[in-house]
Amino acid sequence: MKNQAKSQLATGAVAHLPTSDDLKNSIVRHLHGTLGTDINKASRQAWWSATCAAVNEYVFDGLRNTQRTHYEQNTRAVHYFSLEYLMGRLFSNNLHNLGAYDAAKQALAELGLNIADLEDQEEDMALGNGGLGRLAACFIDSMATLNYPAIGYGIHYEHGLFKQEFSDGRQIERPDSWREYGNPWEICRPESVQEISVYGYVETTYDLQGKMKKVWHPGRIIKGIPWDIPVVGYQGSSVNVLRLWESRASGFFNWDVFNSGGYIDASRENVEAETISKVLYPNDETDAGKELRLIQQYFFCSCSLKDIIRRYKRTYGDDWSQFGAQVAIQLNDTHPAIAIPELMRILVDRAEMGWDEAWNICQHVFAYTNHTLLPEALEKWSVRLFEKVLPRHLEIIYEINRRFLVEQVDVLWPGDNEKKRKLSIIEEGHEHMVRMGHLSVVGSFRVNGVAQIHSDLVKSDLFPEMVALWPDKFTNVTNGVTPRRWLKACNPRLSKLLDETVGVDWPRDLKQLKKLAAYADDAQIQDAFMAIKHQNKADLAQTVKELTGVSIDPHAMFDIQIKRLHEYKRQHLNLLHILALYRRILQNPDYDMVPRVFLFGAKAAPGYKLAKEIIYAINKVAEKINSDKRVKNRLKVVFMPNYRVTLAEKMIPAADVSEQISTAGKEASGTGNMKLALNGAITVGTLDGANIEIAEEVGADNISIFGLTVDEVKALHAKGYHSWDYYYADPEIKAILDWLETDYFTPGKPGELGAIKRSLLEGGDPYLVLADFRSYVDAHQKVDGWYRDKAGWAKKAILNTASVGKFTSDRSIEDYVERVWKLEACPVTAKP
Ligand code: Z15
Repeated sequence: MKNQAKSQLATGAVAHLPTSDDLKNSIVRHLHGTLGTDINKASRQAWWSATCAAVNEYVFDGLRNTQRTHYEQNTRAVHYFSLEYLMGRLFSNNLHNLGAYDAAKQALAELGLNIADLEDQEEDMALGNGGLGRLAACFIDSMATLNYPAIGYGIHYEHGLFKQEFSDGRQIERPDSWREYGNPWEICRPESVQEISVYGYVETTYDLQGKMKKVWHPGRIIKGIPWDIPVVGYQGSSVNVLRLWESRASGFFNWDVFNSGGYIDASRENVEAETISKVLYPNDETDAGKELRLIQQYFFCSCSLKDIIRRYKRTYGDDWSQFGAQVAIQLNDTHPAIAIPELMRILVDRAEMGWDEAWNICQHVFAYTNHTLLPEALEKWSVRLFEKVLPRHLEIIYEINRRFLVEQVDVLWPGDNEKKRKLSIIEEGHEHMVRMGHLSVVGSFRVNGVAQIHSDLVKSDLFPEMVALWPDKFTNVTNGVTPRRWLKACNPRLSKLLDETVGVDWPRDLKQLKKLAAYADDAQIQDAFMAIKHQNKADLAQTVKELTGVSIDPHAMFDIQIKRLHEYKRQHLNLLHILALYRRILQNPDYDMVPRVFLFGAKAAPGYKLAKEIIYAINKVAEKINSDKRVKNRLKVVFMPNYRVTLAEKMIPAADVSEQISTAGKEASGTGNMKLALNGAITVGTLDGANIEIAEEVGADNISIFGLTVDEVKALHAKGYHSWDYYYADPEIKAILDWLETDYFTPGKPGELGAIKRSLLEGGDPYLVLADFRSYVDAHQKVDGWYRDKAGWAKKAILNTASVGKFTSDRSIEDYVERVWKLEACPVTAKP
């Protein structure tokens, strides 16, 4: 008998897990029957598609069983509304979660194929910008794993986040066409199409009893087509769905134009309708205020609400009394906040419900997650734009606001116009604006921040009066990451060691990792742990060579900063440190330091000038340092092009040091910080976001903390911060900033890297880079010392992995269930 790779036993929705023979037969069958080719001439792409089709036989099995169970049990469900889902690839993820990765690997090997080559055929599903979108992806993984009835709603963008290239060190954006050759994971559901309206005007009418009724006469009707992506829970538990809407022109409205000879006009309208789901806005944490973006938000919220209501009515008909008990909607930031007035419109205008009853339902349904305090990220829409696109919704928002100011604000602060001005959903000024954060708080029964300090700041700094009105509305849910993707799948070597030391349950019970702490001083485990790290670094060195041509030595310390490029995340602080080390080496040829490779991965928003200048500066400094013989390999700097989920999966397992260096108070949580610590990297970080909680878990000996605290930052701003003082007081700072202005890094072109210096001096250094510089350098000096002690470092790395079990997204989801959603788990059993 052949040696069969065994799948783990199915326990939930997926009845029978495949053996390698099952998969082999199925792959060949699909190669013939689905792809129309055969084993002699199939391309890698065809093999990949056939394998996905084989995997889908099991995925769809689980999906059917889950949907049947949820329908039969008729349980309360959560509906996660997010404009972004940063899924990455699904092939190996689905195999791992099915417990069929080894079986597939063997099946493919017997067919003469390497599973890793097939994995590389898949485009990343990059329907998100960064942290917020990736969090949504981790959350739907956890909700399926924990058997919660849950559905993710979003937009089926034709183009996800742009692809990044460098040309002479500068970022170039190229379109991402992830679906050009189809996508095996999605299922079109034409039976669930929705129609939505935009533009037009509102007519006030009166019925025979003299009762006023508002009628919205839309200017355009647009069709939403749902695409379902199965979300496979770990070890075949539930298979939930992510439902993404694609926009199309509605035949209904355009025929008139068409018939009256307006063929071109009609097809222009088609193009406009299809534009809605064309492209993801590439701004992370900046509100551009664009009309198309508002339409995107409304489009997917309206489609999703109608989808939820259609499903509800299947069971309850016109009885709305159970809606609040059955439906929870989580708003991922304010981006879907338009769902609040949309549900009011549906209830009041269409279902003809009284205002109070409708509002009561809304307040049992919506909950809002805040992800940032940055003023430029807080969404505001001009009243003028709102009136044009959604005239009826503007009226509804005015009424929500009127009642809020009269029934809540004026009751607590009678006659206080200053309070009303501050709390009003409508901001008065040169141009009136709708404040989506205020609307979200007023319309939700719960509001949460994403790490403890951030939730505290949401209460104290962002919405203190709202807390006075509703103290119990505010809570915290610290973010988390899925250990299936961010440890098991991306770091198979470490996963195997963990299976052997702490048992095989850690992927769904991450606190099990604590058992590893007992081995922190065990020389054998230390060696094994560091040997794994070394192999991962060697793999990454290979990737770096292929992508950039730069050779790096896996014996050097790998120091990694991966995240969107933003001033508050301070990639330029990292650059200043690199320049300081380089300068010391040039001034002292024998300068003693642990050889280090600084690796960056970051995309800049296409319109964010300074962010792009920072990328350019890092690339130019890297070029110079990497070719300077005097450095003698003590320093290497690499900016990895096109940072994305798939690249993160290669970089994170290879990190020795994790850079989490935002100005205190600015990074709401961070999630990369969790992934890196989980994979045994030591954090150099500020007391910001979830770094604080990571420090609590790993202990002060196993993290290098630096910089001003939130309170110190506030105090410094209050007293007046003068970055020039640091420039004149610290000769190393002065020398480095002046150096950037010379033509040393850009021969013949002095001043090319001057933007950073200008922002730090003339620009006032809004993120306190110079104030934190000295303590940052010291934190790195400490890390350099730690690394020289091999056993000491291994112990710290092991204790990081052992101590961060709290940061699984399973724990985050359990917190949401307990503090917000009040759901019951609904285990799924397979039916043959
Ligand atoms: C985004 O990625 C985040 C916040 C935002 O307001 C937007 Cl628009 C995008 C990030 C936070 O910066 C990060 O600290 C947090 O970990 C992440 O959301 C998930 O909560």
